[in-house]
Amino acid sequence: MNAKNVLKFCMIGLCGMATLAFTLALDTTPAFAHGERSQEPFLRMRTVNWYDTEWVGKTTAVNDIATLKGKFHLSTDWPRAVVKPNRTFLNVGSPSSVFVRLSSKVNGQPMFTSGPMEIGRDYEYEVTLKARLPGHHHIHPMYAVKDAGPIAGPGSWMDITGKYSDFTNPIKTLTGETFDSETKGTATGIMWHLFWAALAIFWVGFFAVRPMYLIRARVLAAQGDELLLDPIDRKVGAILLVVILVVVAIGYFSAEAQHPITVPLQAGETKVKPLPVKPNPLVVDVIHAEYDVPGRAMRINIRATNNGTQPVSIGEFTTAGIRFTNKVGAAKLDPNYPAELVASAGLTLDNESPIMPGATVEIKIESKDVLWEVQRLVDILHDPDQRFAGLLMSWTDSGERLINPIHAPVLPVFTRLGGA
Ligand SMILES: [Cu+2]
Repeated sequence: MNAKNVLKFCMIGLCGMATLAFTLALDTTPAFAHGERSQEPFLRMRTVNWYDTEWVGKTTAVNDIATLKGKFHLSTDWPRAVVKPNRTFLNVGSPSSVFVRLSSKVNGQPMFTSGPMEIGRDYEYEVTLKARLPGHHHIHPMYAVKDAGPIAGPGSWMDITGKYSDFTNPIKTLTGETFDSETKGTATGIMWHLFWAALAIFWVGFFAVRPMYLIRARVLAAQGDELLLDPIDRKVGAILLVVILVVVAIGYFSAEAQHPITVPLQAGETKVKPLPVKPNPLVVDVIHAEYDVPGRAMRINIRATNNGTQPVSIGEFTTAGIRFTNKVGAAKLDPNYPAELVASAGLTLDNESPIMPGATVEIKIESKDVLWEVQRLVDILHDPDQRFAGLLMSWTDSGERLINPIHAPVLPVFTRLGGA
């Protein structure tokens, strides 16, 4: 090796080391989630409005129970481009089966199958999870709509400690049998896979060598298929047909003999009633909404009428799991809610005084934060249908929370107006 080559290899080595060091340095920043921000903002803002989401058991040991619960409102501003929620399923968005879902309930009803839900109404869910795979996982509630796809809710990190080898999931069947669903039937499954794979390899192999593909293809093109079939082929085909039918029949009857009582997979439909509509003395209409592109702020002008008996203070605007709060809302905020999804002090009102009983006021609400960009919600401005939807939360003097769904077209503003 001459001096020039040595120099060349040194340079390559140095570049390689630099790249590796740089990669490791970059890797120290947490990898945020798994792409939920790339879901179109009109889907995240105008379909499911998630609220009160709680991840109970942010650190659990393998085999321990965690709960994912909260509420959601199905927006009346549901986009025309998205299939209506005629068949929906409440799911959990996680990086593979890190938890086992033991139960899933919507408004207290078991929701292990899918079913219709009503636009404009609210639902409460609770999913019981059992920790399975150790690690640092980003977990979302997820709402699947048939023909529209899954819509991810807000995500938070949940840690699972311990060893996977300790995981068990004992299940007691209706007939009183107890087994571990993690290992039950594994040997049978592997046996059948190997059996069918071997049979398939034999079948393909048998014809592949009698004669090989290329020769076969040329004969087929020139002479047709009759010439290619000899009596042994037909015999092997017939024998295999009989063998397969016999094996399937034996498999079926032996499974039937071992487990005489079975319940078919549930293919019905859940009929979950929405939560009752809570009387809301506050009436809110959006008069105008604009998004200030350089200022990263959504400005919503509302007309609010308080038909109640108590003063009402606006405290939070939430959409796509992201929460903009002022002092009133921040005081009510669940401290366990992921901080990266909260813009505390992100909400300002031009008139902070409470809306008095009987009064109708016009208020300019500004929700301003870099989260509009970070969470890529500003992309609504590239949609042919530029609209927003979300929930406006306010509190009465006695602490009762009022929720007003709001939605409107959004006008983009590309220059800062009036030095605001
Ligand atoms: Cu995530």
